[in-house]
Amino acid sequence: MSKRKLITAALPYANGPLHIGHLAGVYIPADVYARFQRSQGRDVAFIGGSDEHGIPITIRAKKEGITPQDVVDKYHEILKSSLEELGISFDYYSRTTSKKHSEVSQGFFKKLYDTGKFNEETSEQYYDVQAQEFLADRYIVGTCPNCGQDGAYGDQCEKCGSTLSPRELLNPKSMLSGEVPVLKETKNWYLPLEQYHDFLDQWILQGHKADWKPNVYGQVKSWLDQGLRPRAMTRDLDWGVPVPLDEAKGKVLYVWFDAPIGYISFTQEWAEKTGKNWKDYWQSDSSELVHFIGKDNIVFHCIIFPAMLKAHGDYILPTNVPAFEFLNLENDKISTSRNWAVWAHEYLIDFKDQQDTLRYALLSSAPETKDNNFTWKEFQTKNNSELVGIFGNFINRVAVLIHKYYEGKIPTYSPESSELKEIVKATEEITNFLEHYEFRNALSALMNLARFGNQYLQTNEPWKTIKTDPEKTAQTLFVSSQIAAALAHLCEPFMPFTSKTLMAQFNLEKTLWTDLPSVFLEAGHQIEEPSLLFSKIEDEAIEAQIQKLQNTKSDNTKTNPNAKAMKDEITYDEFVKMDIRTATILEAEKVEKADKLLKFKVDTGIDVRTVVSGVAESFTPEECVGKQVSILLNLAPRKIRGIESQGMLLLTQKPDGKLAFVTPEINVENGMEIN
Ligand code: B3M
Ligand code: ZN
Repeated sequence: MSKRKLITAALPYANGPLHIGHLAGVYIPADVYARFQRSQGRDVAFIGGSDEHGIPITIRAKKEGITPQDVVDKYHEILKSSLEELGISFDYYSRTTSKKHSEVSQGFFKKLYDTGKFNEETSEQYYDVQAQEFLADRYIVGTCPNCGQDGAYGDQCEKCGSTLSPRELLNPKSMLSGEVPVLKETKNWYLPLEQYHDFLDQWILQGHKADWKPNVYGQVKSWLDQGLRPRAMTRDLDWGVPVPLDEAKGKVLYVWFDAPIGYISFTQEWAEKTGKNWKDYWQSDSSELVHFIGKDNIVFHCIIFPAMLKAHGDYILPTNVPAFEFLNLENDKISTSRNWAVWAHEYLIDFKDQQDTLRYALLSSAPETKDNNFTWKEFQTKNNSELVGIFGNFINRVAVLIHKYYEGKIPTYSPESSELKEIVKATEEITNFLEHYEFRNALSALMNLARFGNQYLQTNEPWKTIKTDPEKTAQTLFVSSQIAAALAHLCEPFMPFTSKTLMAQFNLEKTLWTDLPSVFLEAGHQIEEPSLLFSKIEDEAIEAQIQKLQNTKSDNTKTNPNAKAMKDEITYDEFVKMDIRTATILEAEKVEKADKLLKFKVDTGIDVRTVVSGVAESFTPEECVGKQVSILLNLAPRKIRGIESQGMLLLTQKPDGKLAFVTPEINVENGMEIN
């Protein structure tokens, strides 16, 4: 087993915040693995950063009416701080707009270019004459040739799900200008992936059948079986790393070319800052590279990037790519566009200081081998029954009893090794599971040790034996406190915040798992007063989260996206209190020094009264006279600009933003009730 581990986690696109799917499928497992490797005394570089290039960024910028740079500046900060707050222990977290990254990825490209690894190809691509830009597939919309849906994208129809190429779209239009795009010749540089087929087959299909996850192996196999085709490594876009060739003005590197090189450039940045040698991690046989990714990134990390690395020749290949499947939320696919997600930055506000609960809940339902589901109810159960009820309860009982009987000092006892065998067993199991990327099993093994501790206390009843057999109590609590101390160490990769609290509570020194003693706490060792590790999550907190999702759902069924959400329900009695009548405007005039106000005299059928209304930007006084309107009659009079307004005229808004009176369908007598 090599001593050096280079661990990467997929670079999140800096076009939006992180949700629990990202956390469960990439960042939490990667962090557990990195922390575990450190606990083994290995030299770890855990590298990540924001993916700041590519079409998702420019689309976001267009939507928000800001520049791509603004978009990535904003989301890079959000991503970085969410990851930090959740305890994702990157040794270095950077961004692909860094200067170093651009140099390293250009250097990489140049080497492949100079050694003849690319094919140059000229092809016809859609071009927007008005915007003077070649159009990325996502920037072309048209009619789907398969289902006839309008608004299908150049790469995909979201209605029928079919994969398209821009030339297949009927009536293509540019999303930039709305104009019909023209075909124009352009030159790009392609990596002939088919030339790497045999290498990939040898390396992965022959070499890693036994140790790579079946979902990863299976996807690679199906790509290779279908046959690989050349893929363009440059794009006609203005956002990205410029192609370092004179003849490629206005072109940038394909985002999936530059992004994985980020792992290399960020390692270099980190090494420069810390005095390490980056080559020890990327160019040495004693280093092992492991990529943590979601399943939609498998082809890029197992086929395209390895082909690039092979073509370049100076770098090691990944030892493993433990890709995860997807996490669903309340039995529905997580969707950013439908806002069907639990967002990391919102969780961190709603459940302050409960990072470990989320880490625990997501790990225990991590989509390791198949898609999995997250529900708020289960989240609550995991916290209340497992973390509070088992883990926290055990630790608390031990600490309380040691304080009660021994003033917080570990009692005197010499254990036999058989009494500590559960600790040894748990340590071995967790180690073995994590070595093999079996995070859920590892977590169960950890909880089983806490469960064992509880049972051990229950069976030995130190609170009873203290009267009859104090030596037995000393034995029980001595052994129990060793289990508690072992848990403090062993929970660190999974629940680092809890581990930290526990280490302080038991006055423990951090020790490598490979050097764990058989006895953690000698007789006489002082421990601190117990503090609460986990707190119960109440039904209201869970209901509030479910309600939040429910609101999202009703947002998604709106027939008019601009319609505001419904106000709180009222009773019929409350409704009939309002006296709404038909009335006719007799006179109208501007209110002096008030641009928005008109003063009306209206005939309400029961009197003629004065009403002031903020409609001057929508009507001239002349337009109003003679109009029949609706008036809320029994609204308490209010002074507006010194004029007493006796009621309120009902208004709505037209698509152009101007106001319109709510008028009966036909003219009726004044003073008729509206209900
Ligand atoms: N930016 C993230 C994604 O596909 C993508 C990963 C890049 S890893 C080099 O969600
Ligand atoms: Zn379609």
